[in-house]
Parts: sequence; structure tokens; C-alpha cells
Amino acid sequence: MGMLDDLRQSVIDGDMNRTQELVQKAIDEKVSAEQILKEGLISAMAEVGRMFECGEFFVPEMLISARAMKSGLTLLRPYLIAANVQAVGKVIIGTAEGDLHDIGKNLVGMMLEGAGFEVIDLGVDVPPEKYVQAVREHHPDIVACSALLTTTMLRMKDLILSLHEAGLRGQVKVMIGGAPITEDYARDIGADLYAPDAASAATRAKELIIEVKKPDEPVH
Ligand code: B1M
Repeated sequence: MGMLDDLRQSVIDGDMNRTQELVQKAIDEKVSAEQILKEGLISAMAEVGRMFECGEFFVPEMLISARAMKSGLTLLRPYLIAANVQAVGKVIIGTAEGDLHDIGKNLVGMMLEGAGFEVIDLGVDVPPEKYVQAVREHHPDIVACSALLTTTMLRMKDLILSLHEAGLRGQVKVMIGGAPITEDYARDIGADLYAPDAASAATRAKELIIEVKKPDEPVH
């Protein structure tokens, strides 16, 4: 078995120490951060999801795997974020109300930072009022919301309505994503942007900002 297979297995086993050891080893051996992320960490969580679906794993096992994945991500973080990038814009990010999944949201946040955004993370289970308050306080360019459950994705519509009601909708772009979200759903609820994964979230957010910002405002 290769190193990335071992890494993947360590996340499935929920062996946090082994995960950290193997991520460090892969970094030291100059495996790209993207490959470590995709083949080691993300593919492990896909397998964990499959095992949960077929009843081989329960919530505690999922949690322990998630903890191992997060510990690996912490080590990988500096390699995923390009250094010395001037802020392209500001993003407020969070997980939809009622939703406690944060691994995907954290990854999107990291990729956005890597693309040069200043990222303000409101955490998980964020009610629309908290987003509204944060928009008033921080004046972001983009409000980003992640949902992993088919129930909580419905709360994204409430977020957009709340921004409308607060008179703030015209001031921010809304980006949504997460496993159950589709381009069609984003369009239906009036979001400005959808991205299927963390890398495209960063690329699309940057494209949108370049489109929106006036030509005399420098975008790096
Ligand atoms: Co939960 N869970 N979970 N879970 N969990 C899923 C999502 C599930 C699909 C598992 C399954 O049944 N196969 C299922 C949802 C079913 C559904 O709604 N259709 C599920 C369930 C049912 C539940 C509970 C209800 C279980 C229970 O209690 N009976 C419960 C709900 C709790 C709650 O939120 N209120 C629950 C709890 C948990 C844990 C707490 C144990 C743990 C989360 C720990 C944590 O995040 N800190 C957990 C986990 C780990 C998972 C799985 C296994 C993995 C999720 C993950 O981290 N994936 C998941 C199964 C799966 O997804 N295969 C599952 C890796 C991550 C990198 O991917 O988050 O999809 P993802 O993010 C991607 C893209 O979606 C995208 O970019 C990311 C990377 O490229 N993306 C965005 C994400 N956000 C974006 C935002 C953007 C753009 C792109 O713009 C803003």
C-alpha cells in the first residue's frame, strides 16, 4: 500500500496521530498538497460516508474520522494557502442553520484565503440573523454558506430572504455549496454563485469579484 492509501486508511480508522504523521511524511516527501488532500483526506471521507450509509459506521465513528481529517488539514493548511497575497475581497462564511458539518466549509475557507480573500468564519449552525449582523459589521463582498443536509439546505433560502429584508441583498453576492446543492437549486433560491468543490469556489468567487469591481480598483 502506498503512503496516500495508508493516510486514507488512518482517517477511516480515526487514528489522528497516524493521520498527522502521514500528512507530515507526505509533505516532507514533496507530495503536492492537492494530492494529499484529494487522494488521502477527501477520499477517506467519501468512504466514511459510504460506510455510514450501509450501516457499517455510526455517528461516533464518523466524528472520530472527521477529527482525524481535521488534524491532517491543520498541518496541510499553510501549504494550501499561497503566501503574501493581497486581499481580493472579503468573504463571510458559515454553515447553514441546523447544520454541524464543517469540514467542507473549512476547506472552502482555506481555498478562498489561498485565492487572496480575507475570510471571516462564523462557524457552524449559523442562523440568518447572525449573517445579517455580520454583513452590517464587516461589509463583505461575498456571503458564503455551506450545507451538507437536505434539510438544512432549505435554510439557505431564508438567509437570502433575510438579507433582502434587511436591505442588504444588493450589497453582497451570495455563494452556496455543499454535497446536496446543485446549480439549479442555487438559481431557484436566487443565489449569485454555486461551486461544486472548494477549488472552484475560490476560482469562481475571484472571477465574480473581478467582474463586479470597477476597473480602477486593483484586483490581485
Ligand atoms: Co453527517 N451526514 N450527519 N456527519 N456526514 C452526511 C452529510 C451524509 C451524506 C452521510 C450519509 O448518509 N451518507 C448524511 C446526509 C444525508 C442527507 O441529508 N441527504 C449525514 C447525516 C444524515 C448526518 C446526521 C443527521 C447523522 C445523525 O445524527 N443521524 C448528523 C447531522 C448533524 C447536523 O449537522 N445537525 C450528522 C453528523 C455528522 C458528524 C458530526 C458525525 C460528522 C461531521 C463532523 C464535522 O464536519 N465536523 C459527519 C460527517 C463527517 C459526514 C460525512 C461522512 C462526511 C462529510 C465531509 O466532511 N466530507 C458525510 C458523507 C459524505 O459527504 N460522503 C455525512 C468531506 C468534505 C470535504 O466534503 O463537506 O461535501 P463536503 O465539501 C465539499 C463540497 O461539498 C464543497 O467543497 C467541499 C470540498 O471540495 N462545498 C462547498 C462544501 N461547502 C461548500 C460551500 C461552497 C462551495 C462549495 O460555497 C459557499
